[in-house]
Amino acid sequence: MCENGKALWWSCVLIDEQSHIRPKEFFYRGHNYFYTGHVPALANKKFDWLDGRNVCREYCMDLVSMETQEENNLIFKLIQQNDVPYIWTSGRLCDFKGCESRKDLEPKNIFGWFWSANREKMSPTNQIPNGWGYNPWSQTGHKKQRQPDNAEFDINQTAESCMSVLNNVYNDGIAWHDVACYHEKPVVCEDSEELLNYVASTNRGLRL
Ligand SMILES: [Ca+2]
Repeated sequence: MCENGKALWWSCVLIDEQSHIRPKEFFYRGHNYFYTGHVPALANKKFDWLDGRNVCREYCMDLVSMETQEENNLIFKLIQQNDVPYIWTSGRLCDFKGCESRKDLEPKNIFGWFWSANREKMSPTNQIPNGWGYNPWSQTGHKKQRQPDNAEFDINQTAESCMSVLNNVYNDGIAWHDVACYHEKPVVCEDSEELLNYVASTNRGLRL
């Protein structure tokens, strides 16, 4: 499945000394989560998409992935209750090297999206996902078209390859948008089983 070619393990090794300060804001179905705006050392910082991912990885986490409506509702509630303007998620468009041969990802704007945290494919963007009561992608945006719309590409040829949750930026409530990855935003991190298992297997008895 899609990979972005970045090293997976560099940061989690740091956890040996830092495990006692792994931020844990809430717990849901076996995973811890936190919003960077609620961690003093990160509260006033914003990150581009990849830097955001790497911040999460320092805590054996990754950017949040909302595979179910229940989990999505939880993240929408966090955004609403704390007046968060926007966050990065692990949602990513498979538009990099290795994706071009995947006929099952065409057309990209509908079938090309996946959760980079676990490399799980997203539902087609133009449909209500299985088991959901609504389509989380916004019905509008910069071009007044449903998302994903790759709008910035028309302005400066930068693809909107990363998925953000925006809080009413287009008078559209809290909803998913494709956004160019260089923009800086706070993030929500979620436990990465891959990283936690790796660190646990190399540090017996360590409490994560
Ligand atoms: Ca967009």
